[in-house]
Amino acid sequence: MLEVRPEVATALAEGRPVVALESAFLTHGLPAPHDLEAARAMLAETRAGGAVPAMVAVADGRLVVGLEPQRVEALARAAQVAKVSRRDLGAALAAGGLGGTTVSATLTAAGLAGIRILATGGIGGVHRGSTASADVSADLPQIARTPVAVVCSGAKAVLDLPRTLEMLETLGVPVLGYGTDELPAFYWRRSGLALDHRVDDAATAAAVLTAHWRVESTGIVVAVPPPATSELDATIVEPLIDDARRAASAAGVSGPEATPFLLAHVAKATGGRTVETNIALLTRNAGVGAAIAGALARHDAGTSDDVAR
Ligand code: PSU
Ligand code: MN
Repeated sequence: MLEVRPEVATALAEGRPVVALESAFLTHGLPAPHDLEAARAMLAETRAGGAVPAMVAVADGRLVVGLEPQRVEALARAAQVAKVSRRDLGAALAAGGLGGTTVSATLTAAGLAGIRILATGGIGGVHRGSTASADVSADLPQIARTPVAVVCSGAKAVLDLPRTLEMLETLGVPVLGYGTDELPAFYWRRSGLALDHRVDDAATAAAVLTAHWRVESTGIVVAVPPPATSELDATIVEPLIDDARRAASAAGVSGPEATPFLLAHVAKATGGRTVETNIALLTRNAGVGAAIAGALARHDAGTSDDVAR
């Protein structure tokens, strides 16, 4: 049921850099036409960074790794697309049809295919009000059990970032600040939450990843701040997130619909500014993912001697 497309399979077999890309941002995160714009930008930025992009989705009973551009378009245009998290994979594959894979389901595919880098915008995490709702994204435990580095701008700002960071610690998932000492807050660069580990370039990140995977098997979060030119003002967006949460509870929205609802609400309330920021950071993260994948591939080639020793 796993279909690794030829370009990706060849790159992996030759030890060349590959970056897995999720597709739920396209099917459930961003409004058209920005969904396709973002997907194309991510594909192009991954290639510009010297890696082969491997966008993942469910299509016609297969977990496809490495969607070609026409299939990315078809996914964006399709009227009926499921949001496929890890737990939904079996049902989506058995049903046929199309599904956009979240970070958790994309990690499953990356793990099966042997891809070690995944790029996304923001991971799912612990929702605000989670003590009542128990809503914690399946992304977190799946990162913990899959040896893949997730390059992202932290967790989405609509979430409870301090609790998300605590949960990652509990799960044994390292969080590396990429050029930062703080967890980024998705739409803005600083959350005020200190990180224990910082790397300033792709080669250093690759060295940490390699060392981690010699002795550990969890995934790793590489936290990249959104571009300074695109960051939004927390004092303006935070109250809008509160509004969005109130609207969600008034409308009875919960579960898998919660994240798409909250993102759509803040997008509307900011006249699309959050969408622009989301596209900018998705694109940057694809580029950083490509750079780290390249450094990892060089690291593998260069260290084959000491592995033999
Ligand atoms: N990043 C974005 N936009 C998104 C998402 C990530 O910039 O819409 C998606 C990812 O697919 C992530 C999912 O896995 O939101 C989390 O959803 P939930 O909170 O329901 O687990
Ligand atoms: Mn959830």
